Amino acid sequence: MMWIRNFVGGEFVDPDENAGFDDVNPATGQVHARIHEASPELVDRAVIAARRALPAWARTPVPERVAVLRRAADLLAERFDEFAAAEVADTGKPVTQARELDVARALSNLRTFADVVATAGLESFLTDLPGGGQALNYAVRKPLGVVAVIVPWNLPLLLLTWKVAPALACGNTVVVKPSEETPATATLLAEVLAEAGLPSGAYNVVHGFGAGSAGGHLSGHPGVDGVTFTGSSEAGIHVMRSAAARVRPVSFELGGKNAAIVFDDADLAATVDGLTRSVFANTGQVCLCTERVYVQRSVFADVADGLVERARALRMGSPLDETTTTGPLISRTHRDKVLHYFELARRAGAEVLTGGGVPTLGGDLDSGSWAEPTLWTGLTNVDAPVREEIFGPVAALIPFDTEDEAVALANDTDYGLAASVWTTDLRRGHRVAQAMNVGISWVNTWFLRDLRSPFGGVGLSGLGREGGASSLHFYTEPTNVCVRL
Ligand code: NAD
Ligand code: 6OD
Repeated sequence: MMWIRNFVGGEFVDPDENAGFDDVNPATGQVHARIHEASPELVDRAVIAARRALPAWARTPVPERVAVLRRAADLLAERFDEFAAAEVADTGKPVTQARELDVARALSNLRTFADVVATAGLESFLTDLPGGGQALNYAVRKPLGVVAVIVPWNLPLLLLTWKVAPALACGNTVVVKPSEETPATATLLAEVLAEAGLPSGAYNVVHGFGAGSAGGHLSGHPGVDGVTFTGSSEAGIHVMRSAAARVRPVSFELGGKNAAIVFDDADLAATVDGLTRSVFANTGQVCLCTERVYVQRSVFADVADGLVERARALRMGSPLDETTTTGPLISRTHRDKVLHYFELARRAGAEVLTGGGVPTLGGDLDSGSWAEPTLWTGLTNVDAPVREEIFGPVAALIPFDTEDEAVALANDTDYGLAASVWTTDLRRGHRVAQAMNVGISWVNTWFLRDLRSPFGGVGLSGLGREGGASSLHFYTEPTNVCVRL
């Protein structure tokens, strides 16, 4: 059986046979590799390696640092299919999506953050002093230091490179902890970065679980200078506590319970198209996915019918079949959670417009963790399936009458990651998008990204922003220099 190994100080670590756990392909339930769970000592070694590598990498001129990232992007592009295959084996997602979204975005992350850091300027102020004379104030951006990067399983390489690229470009060294469900691409990336010329110790990978395992040891490690975390709000709260012990900065991209608002003047065909993506992309396992769809009453039936038709047309099947649109959930455990919400919705009186169960796909696939694309009506904002993040292929459709009511319903949540507004009235589009208590609001689109723009959430959805200048802010510490002229 293949081992997925830890990568520390520029070398893969021989696995400890007694510290392995299974890497399961959720499409079939088959174990395809063993993962070496890093001990606290190994996490310690990784942090020490990152600390040792830090001074030289931090001093490396920016053009050399970004050249490493650009070479890494080129090498990743050469191994594109291998990365896509590794992502498919770990997640069960359709290979088309692994290529078009996950690996393609990893390339963009590496290249964009190379550009962002290469072109970043410094803030300066020429200060007129009372009584004459001037002072020049300018800020020097220094790397934060050793950054712990902890990421989830839904878009493993995309979310990892979204953090690792700016962190390294800014001169930090990193210890990354991929999800226990999806360790492969973070491990392959170690090979690519090393071949691209990244010095030993600047990128380290430790495998394992959260609390009490590699994630917990890493986020609480005294040698870590900051933690960037993407995952559930619940785990984020634990990570924040451990970072607080040494007043370490954290950047959190957490859960969501995202709303879409469809007005009666929307282009309904385009809206149904957009909603199909926003509800069902990656089997609903994108933090930005829509789980609440508020539809103006006069078009409610049309939108519901259109979405049901599109949901039924989604094709679950082998991830390697190019016509498959929809993969499994990440694990049986996660499917149990999603099925629990299917049950709660029924008990709360939901009408199940489509789905609501486990499909029979035949062969090996029936040992996987599949769930049907599902749509409900008849629920309201008080019901648990409308309040709590499910992270599956499901949404509740809820009617509204007025714009004010729609805004109030959409904002009635403890989360605040993303929203989408569907209307042909652009004034209303801007107004409602701005009224959303979220980090990102789309109008007539969804998950359209410019990596230079700020990304993050409010409330239970996160803390801080990354992307473009926001990433520079998190991954560097400014020192202000004041010179009396
Ligand atoms: P998770 O919180 O269970 O795990 C995320 C990562 O944190 C994993 O690597 C895990 O091992 C680690 N971890 C868990 N508990 C930890 C702890 N106490 N200390 C240190 N590390 C810990 O999340 P998941 O199930 O892997 O991913 C799904 C969740 O991630 C959903 O809630 C989803 O909304 C969220 N997510 C958010 C964004 C965003 O950008 N806002 C993006 C993707 C996923
Ligand atoms: O697009 C991104 O940069 C990003 N961080 C997406 C997050 C998706 C969540 O699953």
